[in-house]
Amino acid sequence: MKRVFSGIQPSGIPHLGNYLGAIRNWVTLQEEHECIFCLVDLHAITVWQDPKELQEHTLQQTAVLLAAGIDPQRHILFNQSAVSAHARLAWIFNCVSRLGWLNRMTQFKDKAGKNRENHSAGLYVYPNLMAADILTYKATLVPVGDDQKQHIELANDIAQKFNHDYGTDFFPQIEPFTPPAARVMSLRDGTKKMSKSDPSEQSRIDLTDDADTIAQKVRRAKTDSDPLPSETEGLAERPEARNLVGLYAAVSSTPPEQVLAEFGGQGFGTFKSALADRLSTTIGPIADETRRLLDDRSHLLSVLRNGADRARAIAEPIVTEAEQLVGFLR
Ligand code: AQP
Repeated sequence: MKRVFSGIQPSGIPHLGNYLGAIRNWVTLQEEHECIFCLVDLHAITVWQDPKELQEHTLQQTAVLLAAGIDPQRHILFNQSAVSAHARLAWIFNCVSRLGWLNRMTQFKDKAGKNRENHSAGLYVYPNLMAADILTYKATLVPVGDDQKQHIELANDIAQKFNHDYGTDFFPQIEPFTPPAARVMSLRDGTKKMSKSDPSEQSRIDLTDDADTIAQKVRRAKTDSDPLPSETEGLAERPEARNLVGLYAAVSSTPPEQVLAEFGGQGFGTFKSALADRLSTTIGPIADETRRLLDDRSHLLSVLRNGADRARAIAEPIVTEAEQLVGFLR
């Protein structure tokens, strides 16, 4: 049985991109694997987080994950900072990873933009911490959206270099697991990924949105003025239309070809209202259950604490051995 590790930043309310790119697959992976799900608060503070909001978002995300079907009894759900092994291994990896490797990371370039000098050092070494998160548990299967594949390749480079430098085969290679609906784009700009930190709430659908909010966001989603094409080739130069068709396909588990067979030749009006209905059917039950769970914060906290205890029991011996390989006296 493979050990799965996956993380999500408590930097806001999870959105449809997080759901289709990650959370939905986590729920399925639980059937066949041992899973460790982590609210990566150490990653979240690589950009400024208001402390009160960080706490709030951590609890909200816990509620969303439970509502979406994560089972904290059979698997592990916890927040990263509660298990110090992540930070210890990340420091070792900061010393194994090369600047040249980090310079190639497109997510840093996207997030830092032109104002690179002003970003935190943490944002730059974020992929080293991500490698540590996974290898702290020697996990070998990591479900990620398309945007994170490059970070998994880097994690494998780090594991290989560590093994080479210290003459060991201690760390395994990691396999990314990328789902078909791997990248959901912003509703305001089909060339940018849907993101929690986008200042425009209209750019994303949160997993706590109700049916009216979903309908309004979909209605306002940017589109062009042409009708939908009948073939997927017709979407090539139309990023917004492609995104909406991809969303419809993902939430109704049908291929985009079939979506276009049904809606091709029509304007966006009918299509958007059908899409909003599909999205509400998917998200509505998660949003309702999240609200119910948020009424009992002490239960959410105890889920996280229990998860952290169990995560620590796996992590401690692995990271202690890595420290000994490096030559640290214990
Ligand atoms: N738009 C997306 N489409 C598909 N998958 C996505 N993921 C994130 N955005 C999309 C996947 O969700 C998992 C958790 O992501 P994260 O919250 O840890 O980090 P992120 O990728 O940086 O997500 P955001 O929303 O863009 O967060 P902020 O704005 O805080 O940086 C990952 O598996 C990711 O692939």
